[in-house]
Amino acid sequence: MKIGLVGFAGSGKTTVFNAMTGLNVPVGIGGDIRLGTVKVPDDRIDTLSSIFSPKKTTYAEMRFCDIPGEYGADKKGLSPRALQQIRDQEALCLVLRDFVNPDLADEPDPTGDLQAFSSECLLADLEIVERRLDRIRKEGGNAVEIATLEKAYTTLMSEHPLRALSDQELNRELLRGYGLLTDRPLLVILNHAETNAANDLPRTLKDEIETLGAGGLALSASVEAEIADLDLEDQAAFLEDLGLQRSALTRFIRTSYALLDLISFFTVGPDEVRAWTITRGMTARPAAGRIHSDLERGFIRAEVTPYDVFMKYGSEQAVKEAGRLQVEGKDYVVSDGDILHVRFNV
Ligand SMILES: Nc1nc2c(ncn2[C@@H]2O[C@H](COP(=O)(O)OP(=O)(O)O)[C@@H](O)[C@H]2O)c(=O)[nH]1
Ligand SMILES: [Mg+2]
Repeated sequence: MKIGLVGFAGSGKTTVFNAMTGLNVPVGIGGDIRLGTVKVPDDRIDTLSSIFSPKKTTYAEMRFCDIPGEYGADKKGLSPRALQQIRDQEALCLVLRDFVNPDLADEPDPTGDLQAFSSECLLADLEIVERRLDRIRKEGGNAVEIATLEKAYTTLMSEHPLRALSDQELNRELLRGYGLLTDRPLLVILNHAETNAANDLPRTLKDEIETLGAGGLALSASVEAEIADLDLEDQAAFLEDLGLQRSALTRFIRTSYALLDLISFFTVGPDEVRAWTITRGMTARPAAGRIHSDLERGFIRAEVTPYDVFMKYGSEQAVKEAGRLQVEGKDYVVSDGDILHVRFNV
């Protein structure tokens, strides 16, 4: 699962990337594409860890990719390499600059940048869909596929991203192989100057983001980078000075997690308290396979305690005594926050 940080040069992508990953990649225009792992903050893991005092506590992880977003030869639009790098991502996080960057001549224009990026993606998709449609019509291909491509074509021609269409309106299964950009989940980050760190998204931008079928939030990358460098005690004072409740990074990472339709289940014990990542809707058997392939192969049953039930009774023993322990088979659909003990035999 990989989220790409995309956007125009100097918008703060690498600054956000560093704050999230704890890496120290050089900032400034240009740079190489980088991949980093990010822990997904989760209060429930913190609580379970304080209850079980395990030797090890492991958070869920996500991968973020910092994409430089180099311009094409004409200095306008993205280069073919940048577009390809963007296509390799499962979801996109667009960073919009809303601060004065001394390296750039132009004033911040987040709304303009959002429109520019959106039309860039629209045009790239349109080119793919048009080419494919030409070919398939000539070859007299599958009628359902033609209809799907036509639907995509008219949507893009009317300047709407494919993401805005429902699953009923668009047969996504058929388009999966095309790597279309406007169908990728999108999260828009407005990167404020430090002085505006506590400001929300302006109404107009919020509306624009909604029209694109995307999610949005505001933060200041510089502030997040500073917070990430501070000790916990200093963080609180710093946040208060800025009028912030908590680091926006936590919300950002959790929003990205949800954007990919990812959920966590937990395993607990004296050795390790751990969050495991699965896609929403996954059943117990493949979910057990995330822990170890033996658990999937030799799956017998899963003993399940939803997090809230566990917290209500305070211990696994108390849950059992109250008759609230769920014994589930392989077809059980795992919910976010389920605590699992997998019984297996290989
Ligand atoms: N004032 C201010 N400067 C920032 C902010 N975020 C990034 N910068 C600066 O803008 C420049 C470009 O940032 P960078 O993260 O390299 O942008 P990228 O090209 O999108 O990766 C660097 O000098 C950063 O220190 C911010 O929130 N406020
Ligand atoms: Mg960069």
